[in-house]
Amino acid sequence: MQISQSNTRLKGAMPMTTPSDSALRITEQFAQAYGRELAQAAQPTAAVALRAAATAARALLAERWAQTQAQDAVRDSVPGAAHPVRRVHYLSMEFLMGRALTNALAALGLEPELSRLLAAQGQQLGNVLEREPDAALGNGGLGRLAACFLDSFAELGLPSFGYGLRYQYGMFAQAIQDGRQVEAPDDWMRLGQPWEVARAELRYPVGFGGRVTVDEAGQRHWQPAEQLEAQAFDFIVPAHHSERVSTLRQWHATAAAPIDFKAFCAGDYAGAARHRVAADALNWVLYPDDSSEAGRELRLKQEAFLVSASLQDVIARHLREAGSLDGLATLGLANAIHLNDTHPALAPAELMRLLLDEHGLGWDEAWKITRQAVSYTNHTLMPEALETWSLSLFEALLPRHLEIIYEINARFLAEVKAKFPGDDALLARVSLIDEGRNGGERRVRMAALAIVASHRVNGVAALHSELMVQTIFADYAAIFPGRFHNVTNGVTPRRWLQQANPQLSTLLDARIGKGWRQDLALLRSLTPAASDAAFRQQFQAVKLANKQGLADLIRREIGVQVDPSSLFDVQIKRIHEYKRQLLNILHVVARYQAIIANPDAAWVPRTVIIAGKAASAYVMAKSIIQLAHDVARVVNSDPRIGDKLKLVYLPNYGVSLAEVIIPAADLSEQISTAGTEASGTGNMKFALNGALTIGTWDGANIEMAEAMGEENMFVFGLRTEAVAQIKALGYDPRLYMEQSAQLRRVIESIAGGEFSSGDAGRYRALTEMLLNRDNYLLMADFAAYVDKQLEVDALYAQPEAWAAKAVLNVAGMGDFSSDRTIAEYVDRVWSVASLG
Ligand code: 26V
Repeated sequence: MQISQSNTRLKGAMPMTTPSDSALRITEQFAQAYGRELAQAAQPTAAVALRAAATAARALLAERWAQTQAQDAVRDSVPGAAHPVRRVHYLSMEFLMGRALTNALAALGLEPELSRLLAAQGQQLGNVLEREPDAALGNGGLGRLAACFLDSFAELGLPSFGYGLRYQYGMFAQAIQDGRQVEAPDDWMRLGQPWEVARAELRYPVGFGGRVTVDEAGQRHWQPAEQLEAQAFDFIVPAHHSERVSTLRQWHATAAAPIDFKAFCAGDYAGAARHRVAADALNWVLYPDDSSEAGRELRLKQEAFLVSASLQDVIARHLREAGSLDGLATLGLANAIHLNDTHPALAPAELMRLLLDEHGLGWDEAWKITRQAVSYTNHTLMPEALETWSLSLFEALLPRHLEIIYEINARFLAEVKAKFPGDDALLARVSLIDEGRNGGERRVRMAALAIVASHRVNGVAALHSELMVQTIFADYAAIFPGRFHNVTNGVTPRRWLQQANPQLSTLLDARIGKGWRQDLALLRSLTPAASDAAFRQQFQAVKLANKQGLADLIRREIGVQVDPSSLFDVQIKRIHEYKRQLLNILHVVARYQAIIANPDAAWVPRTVIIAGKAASAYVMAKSIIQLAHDVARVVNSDPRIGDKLKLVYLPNYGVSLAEVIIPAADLSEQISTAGTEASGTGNMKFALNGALTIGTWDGANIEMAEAMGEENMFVFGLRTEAVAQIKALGYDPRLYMEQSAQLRRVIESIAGGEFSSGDAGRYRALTEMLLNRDNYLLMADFAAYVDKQLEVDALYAQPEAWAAKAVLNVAGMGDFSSDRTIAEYVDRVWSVASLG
């Protein structure tokens, strides 16, 4: 991975304001905002202080926003830039931002000042920061990656907008009742949204339904039956080492005609509010990451709404800046449009519609602009996650887009035919339309549209990108050699090290200087510290302090006492069969049984920590959560076990909880079946914070192992080829049970009701799945996993050796900054130069 972040950082004068300037201004802003808030509230509280602090910080950020926009509007004349810089528009249905205040204060350098101001009001900064609800407008990895990217956009000075939806309710809140997940709405805006800047002047119409007419000149016109309006709300994302910002622009739907007055006058109040209700529904709630059919129409509307509003905004800005549509994607003031998975894959169809129907361009010209502007990232190989829409639904909602897709398809298939004559099967496989030959209905394939309309398509880790072109997109890779490439994910070191782990940051600063925040590759210079006993001791002291903090949180949240000196073994992520939390639990059961059988052995005390949400309709994932709770109850209350083993499940996993858990982890569980986890980004956050990884040869684990040295990771299990081979030969999970008495005891105890108070039925579906299908090869990998866990114990029993490896993990993570990732996107996808 060779990168040149320094080339990406935009040159151009923008000195940092001196801290004393800003301190003075935040003092004023805070005093004003606090006064206003206090006038409305009955008494001074942490919530009042939070809103005032956020409002004050926002005011300073708004100044930086205006400055940044002014600079970007003349980006074709940026001094020192070798090529014109394209403004990047990152379209994503999800942005998992977490809290904003800590980040804003760090970026503005105002933490000490605000801390002082709050103290004067009798408030502690820590308490105030804790009050801020997470902005959880995303499901998991894909949404958090988008948030890390915004941070890097700002830091690298890239002219950029993130575009998303302003969901009223984000990712559901998870509670646990009797060991089961219960979902509650996430009313994250109930205390107001002090961060957002409402752009009342920025409104665009978005239509649905209706029909297409043709005028005398042959020009086609879409007459939508329903008209909504998109209004912009901006969230400003600051750089940490300059005054540049990026913008997350989130669309809010309102009805173009909120009251149907005719219906109202006739006394039909429900009818009168119809449009308003439809608009509200659009913004109502984030879709969970499952593919249930219910409510799919709304999802398609959300996607179309995001795409249309964003592209109208891009075009309006370009017309303002450049005066004409020429060079939308290529000339001096050019623009790039990036699709975060297929969720915004309608974008090319909508861009074509806008260029053809609203701006009068011809097909060839419009198509050229579209292809040069658009690029697409795939985030999962799971075939069930490939989005398709029924033609009938599509036609009913987006008739003009469907016409355009048919035309794109006809031209594409003609090209394929010319290149591969006589291969009708290929045509059927790659068509943008799934003809539903096996009795199914006809459907639009969104990934096909995204690929055909993009100049670049990438996966998110080396293995994933390779498998992508060998499996799900093999045909397209044959048609468009050179279009596909890899850009390995990264995470922002500002949030995931500087903010989440201040103590480790201070230690690193003292040893290698502060530059790692901007250039993570500098971590490499930490390597010699691994063999410095004094440094290792300080490193371990930081880890222990973080573990103490997590132990306190565990006691507060679920009332379980854990020993901070035990090995903290952590798996936190969405609950999914392919991620194999169940394998983790099988190991806990095996260890529990082994301790009982051999109580006097020198067991290395372990605390296994799991957190994560299951999609509400995902029955097996919910059963895994329940099993974790059942096993935890039995293990944690067994007097024979004591401190040798604890299992804790922390409810309501999210960004802020991750920020506490990750710095406190000794061991990071990254145990997906090889070939299933596209990249993983949690894996990177853990290693960056000095946890060792136990992991399969999957996703970005592979590149991490290569960067830090495989001897510094606990790698186990079948690799991708072996997984494929076993499956091809006819996989029989029962065989593994016959070969391992240990595995048999584990499965039998769960199936027999040992953890479910004798209720043998509770886990029947789960154990039968393991014994009969086991799609993710838990049974096949069990022995290797348990063996590797014994190696983990052995190393943890030698604290010096463990610490040395932990330091080498940190030292090896320099490549995994989202700054490096974004620099690669700029180089290979988003710069005009990359278009060749
Ligand atoms: C699918 C759907 C289906 C329809 C409803 C809403 C919804 C939301 C999300 C998804 C798929 C999410 C795919 C995803 O999050 N992939 C993860 O992307 C990470 C960033 O690239 C990567 O590190 C993870 O390995 C990958 O699982």
